[in-house]
Amino acid sequence: EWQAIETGVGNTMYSGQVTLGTAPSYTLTDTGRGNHKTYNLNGGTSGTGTLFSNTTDTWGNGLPSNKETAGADAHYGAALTWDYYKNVHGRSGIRGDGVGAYSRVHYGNAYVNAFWSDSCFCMTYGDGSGNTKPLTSIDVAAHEMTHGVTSNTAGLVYSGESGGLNEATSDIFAAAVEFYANNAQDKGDYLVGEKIDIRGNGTPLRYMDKPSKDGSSKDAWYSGLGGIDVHYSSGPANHWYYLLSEGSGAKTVNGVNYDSPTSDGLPVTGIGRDKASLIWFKALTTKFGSNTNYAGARTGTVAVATELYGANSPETLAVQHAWAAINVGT
Ligand code: ASN
Ligand code: ZN
Repeated sequence: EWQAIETGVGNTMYSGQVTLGTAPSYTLTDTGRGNHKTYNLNGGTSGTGTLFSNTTDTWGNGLPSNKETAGADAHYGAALTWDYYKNVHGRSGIRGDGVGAYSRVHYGNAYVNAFWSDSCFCMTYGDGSGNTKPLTSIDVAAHEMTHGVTSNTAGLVYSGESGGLNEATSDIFAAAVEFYANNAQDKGDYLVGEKIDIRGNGTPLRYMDKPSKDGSSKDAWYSGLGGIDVHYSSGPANHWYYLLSEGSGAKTVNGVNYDSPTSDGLPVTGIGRDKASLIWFKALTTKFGSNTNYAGARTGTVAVATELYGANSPETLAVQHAWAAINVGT
């Protein structure tokens, strides 16, 4: 039996007015995307709180003071990420089985983080505090949902070098989803969390062209990389993805200026974001395992590029040059 897919209107904080997948009379249940649901924890820190429901199919007013607004943003971010994996990589949902996860917003009090949990198969978002805005932007949603994908594919252990690769995977697809969304209020960029203002001074949480700009992340691999926080050991892999996509040196994309150095001093010619993302996705899902380290990531991505484009193709050479540029191999 055919059933019309219900859509509502979301007045989001980060993406303007958008279409949301909803269920009749009315809940934030995305029937076209595995019944992904969005719940209001209303300050709680456990359980699901209450499913967002409404007498009309319009959600939020664009302001964080309206409790539905964060729900609309989180619901939209999950939908975009679902669509990206399905339409770009042919993956239906986090497990590839067509089943949606769920989102929870308004976690705790002035909570300045968001997270994925394997145990609830869900994403959770805090409201931020002070200058920090609710953590429900497109890139943060895509970052957290991608932790679910990583967990259900390579299973990269969340410590040591594999932890850095796990974090980088979330940042890489956060950027890819943001570009895919092409939202007028949040154009794609190689910055992570730039809308959240987590530092209160307008700077993003992370920079992919030159990760060390955040003061903590590393631009290139070194022997101690596995000993630092996974949100900093992600730096070299984020940098690899930027270099492979856009190439080294100065460049402006969607109005944002980048300047990406190489640790070997040799230039890298980019192959474009779509090919770079495809190579990382295929490596994640067919080559990487729970203990893959940076050297293994090089081997896996070179193997994927060779399968896709050939051993001496510009794409495979660029993959190798980008790894050399972050001090992994030559
Ligand atoms: N927001 C953080 C992340 O997804 C939470 C954490 O530290 N795992 O990386
Ligand atoms: Zn993360």
